[in-house]
Amino acid sequence: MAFKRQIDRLPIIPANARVNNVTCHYCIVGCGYKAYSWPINQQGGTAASENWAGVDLSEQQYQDTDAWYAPSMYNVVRQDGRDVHLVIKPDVDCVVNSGLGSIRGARMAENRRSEVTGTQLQRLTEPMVWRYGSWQPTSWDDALDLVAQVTARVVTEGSEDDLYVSMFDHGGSAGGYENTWGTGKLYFGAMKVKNVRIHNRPAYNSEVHATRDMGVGELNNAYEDAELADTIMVVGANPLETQTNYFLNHWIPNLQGATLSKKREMMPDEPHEAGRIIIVDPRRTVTVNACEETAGPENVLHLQINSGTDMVLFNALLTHIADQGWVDQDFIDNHTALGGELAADDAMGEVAGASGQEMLPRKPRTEGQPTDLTTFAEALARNRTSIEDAAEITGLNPADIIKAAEWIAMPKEGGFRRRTMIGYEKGIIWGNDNYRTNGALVNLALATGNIGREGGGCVRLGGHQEGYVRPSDAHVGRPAPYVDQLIIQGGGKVHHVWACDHYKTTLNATEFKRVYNHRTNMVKEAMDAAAGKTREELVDAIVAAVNAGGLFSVNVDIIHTKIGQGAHVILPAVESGEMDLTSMNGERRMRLVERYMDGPGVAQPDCLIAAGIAQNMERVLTEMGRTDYAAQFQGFDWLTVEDVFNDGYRQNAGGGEFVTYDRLRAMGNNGFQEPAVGLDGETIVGTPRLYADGKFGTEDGRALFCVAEWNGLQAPGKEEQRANHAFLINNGRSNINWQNWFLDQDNEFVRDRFPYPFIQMHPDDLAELGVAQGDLVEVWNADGATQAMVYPTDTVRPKETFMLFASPAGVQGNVINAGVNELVLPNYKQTWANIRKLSAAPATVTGLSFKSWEYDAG
Ligand SMILES: Nc1nc2c(c(=O)[nH]1)N[C@H]1C(S)=C(S)[C@@H](COP(=O)(O)OP(=O)(O)OC[C@H]3O[C@@H](n4cnc5c(=O)[nH]c(N)nc54)[C@H](O)[C@@H]3O)O[C@H]1N2
Ligand SMILES: Nc1nc2c(c(=O)[nH]1)N[C@H]1C(S)=C(S)[C@@H](COP(=O)(O)OP(=O)(O)OC[C@H]3O[C@@H](n4cnc5c(=O)[nH]c(N)nc54)[C@H](O)[C@@H]3O)O[C@H]1N2
Ligand code: SF4
Ligand SMILES: [Mo]
Repeated sequence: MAFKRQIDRLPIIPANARVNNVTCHYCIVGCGYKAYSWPINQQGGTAASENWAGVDLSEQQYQDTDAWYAPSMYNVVRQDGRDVHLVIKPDVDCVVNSGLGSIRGARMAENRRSEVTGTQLQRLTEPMVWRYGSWQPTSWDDALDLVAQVTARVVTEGSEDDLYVSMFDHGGSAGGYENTWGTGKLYFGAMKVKNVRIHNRPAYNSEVHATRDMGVGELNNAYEDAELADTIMVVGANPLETQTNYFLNHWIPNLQGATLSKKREMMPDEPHEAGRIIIVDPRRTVTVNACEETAGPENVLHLQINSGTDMVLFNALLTHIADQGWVDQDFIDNHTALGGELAADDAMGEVAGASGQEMLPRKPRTEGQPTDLTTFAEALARNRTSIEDAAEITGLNPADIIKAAEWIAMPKEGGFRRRTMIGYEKGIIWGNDNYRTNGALVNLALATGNIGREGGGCVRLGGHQEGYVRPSDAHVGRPAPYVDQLIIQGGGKVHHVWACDHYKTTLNATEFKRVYNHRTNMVKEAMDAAAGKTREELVDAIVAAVNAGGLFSVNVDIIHTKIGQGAHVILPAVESGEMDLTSMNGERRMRLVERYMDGPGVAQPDCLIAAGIAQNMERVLTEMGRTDYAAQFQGFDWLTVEDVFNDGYRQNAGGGEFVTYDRLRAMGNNGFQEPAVGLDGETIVGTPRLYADGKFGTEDGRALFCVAEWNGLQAPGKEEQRANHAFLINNGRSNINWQNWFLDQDNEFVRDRFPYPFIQMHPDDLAELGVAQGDLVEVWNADGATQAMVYPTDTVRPKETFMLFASPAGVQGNVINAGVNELVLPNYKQTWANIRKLSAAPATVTGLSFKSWEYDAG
């Protein structure tokens, strides 16, 4: 594709190029990269002494050479005010990816903003304020003053409950320890904002309450465990496309038998084979295909489950495993709740045991806990599900369920317990009955003693990297407020939005956008009417408009987003690489990305923007005579991002005292696995696996089992939606697209592949609807409508489609209803709608390939 970027040759990295550590900021995996930069008027040469690789580049290199990079890994960017060449290429020495790139990460360089090559010119360069009927550039002082004037008026005339906040809680692509601390200190320290939501869900809550309540933190193993497992069970995830290099560098070698010698060396007593894999997903993903190609179909079990019925499968597996005597009784006895130890001091403390079991004491439910957490015996009794009943509900073949139970827990030769690693992600996190389903899956791992041991783990595979350190959020409560619904009902007067675009990624999006547009327009009209007036008069006009039902919206982002179209103040942030930034990956591996280029214009790190808001709040509140309240906004006098890290992570994260920027920098792309537990000289000592000591995150250190009784489609409105519409609109991700297209929309390579979101449809459905590949269809139901481009495939079943989520060119969330679970977890995946043809394939689509995505080794 080099021709497209007007690049017919790449400069050679000189031997003396500057080198910085980079952790890819797109997905959870956090692959290591190196950023090489050097002055624009210099190039390396082919002689070994003249280039970074130290090899003779005039010779043909071997096929796996590291002395190579692609046009997508190259750009010209600004560094300390000067143009420099930049190459960002995978780091062969990083244990996460061992030199692998992915179709996302290997394009990091081309996705940097460059005034020389013209990439990502959409990046925001200065603050903007709504004036004279459009967004006008302005200074930080002017923009932050307006934000603080309006926010201070609203929270003092009403309360902090009138300030709504949407903010990232992750790391990597937006967030990171520095930025979660900066925003957290503002909204949870200086203020106690309760109406707050996270970037990907409409409340401030956990995606996986159940596993945490059971005492099992969700990122509890090491990537190495995927190399050591006898069986990997993956549920509702598509790791080839979504955790790419974790899958390619740690799962595939096990399935190929390439980790056998490592297994034998680490666990010499027990027998070993190449790994097997069980994949639970209603559609046949490219992950299934890749596993079959590498491991052979006989070592891959795809359980093509009916959408939303996973819990029943897990219960049947637990039942069968227990009935066969394959549980780890020692583990259950020593590390999980004992009947006698569970308090039974309230009305719910006793239960009539299912199927004639004796009465068992049970720990009382805590607030916001949707089901009972208890002993293995009680959970087994109440979750008991026959293979036949499970087959009926899940649509699976009974023999396959039994086979899965065998692969998970049937002892190996010599009586050794199988090592089974369980990984899950959005197919059940955003799936039906989140709490009980998550709990029923963790039950399986606990019953088979597969947490805290090599080759085990029961883990989220993850989305973004993590990077959470904030003051307590206890004031938010549980269940947390359903912020989207409150906004729709007229709640909130000021909305601060950090790095999220609900217009593309929320549920009930048709209604949300309709109301949001209306309410923010009321404020725009008031601002237009106050054109040319003083700051005081403008603030009065805005406050009058929000008191009349309007909403004042402040958007902190790196581009002008869709929700940003409703904003009145837009504040430009820098990205990873344009600031120093720390985060951890899916095995809790923490690294520092070193700043290797300038941010665009006057864009600032999010944490320092939060500090700017705090300082302006302090000033404005003091001017208002509210000195006590103003004093709460002190402590934001950070000068650098490292100051924020020292104030946040070092003081507040477990083991934070051992972690410094200097030590992280020295530890490079391998970093250490959190939590830090000490120092070996200047090397930070980490924790490869959680719960290796058998002590779980409950008061008494004993893990709890979860009662998971089947309630059908649990979220309000789902059963009716299914009954009244023809197609399941399953949805999720594609390999090439990163999230809501914020960079993709300005990237020719991605736009060439998918100008519109695809909807995978079975050929029978195409025939029935009279549509063909590339046609644009409308997807509609009682909750809204959206559109997508038809991609025929028989990897989805008839009447079951799969649509790419979060595209600006067709928002899948438009047709998701408002129903959430008891803890306000959205159920994006179970959505039903009708489909009709809108248009024949448009001109933009005629050159597109509609080939199968399946790899056929032939
Ligand atoms: N390429 C790429 N990678 C990404 C991202 C990206 O945008 N692009 N985003 C990152 C983020 S933030 C996240 S959260 C992760 C998400 O990572 P994943 O969860 O792996 O991705 P999804 O495609 O959302 O959903 C995974 C699978 O769930 C299946 N599914 C749907 N309904 C059900 C069900 O009822 N039961 C079961 N068992 N499965 C079901 C879908 O068919 C789909 O194959 O990806 C991360 N990685
Ligand atoms: N239908 C459906 N909906 C879903 C899901 C699904 O599976 N199906 N999945 C959900 C999930 S798991 C996720 S993670 C969400 C994703 O939903 P969002 O969080 O809305 O999507 P992102 O693309 O991660 O948004 C990143 C935003 O932050 C901006 N940004 C990037 N870097 C920075 C930075 O350093 N600073 C600042 N201030 N801004 C920055 C980008 O421009 C972009 O606007 O969608 C959720 N919605
Ligand atoms: S797998 Fe994830 S972290 Fe690794 S290069 Fe790809 S997007 Fe980046
Ligand atoms: Mo996510």
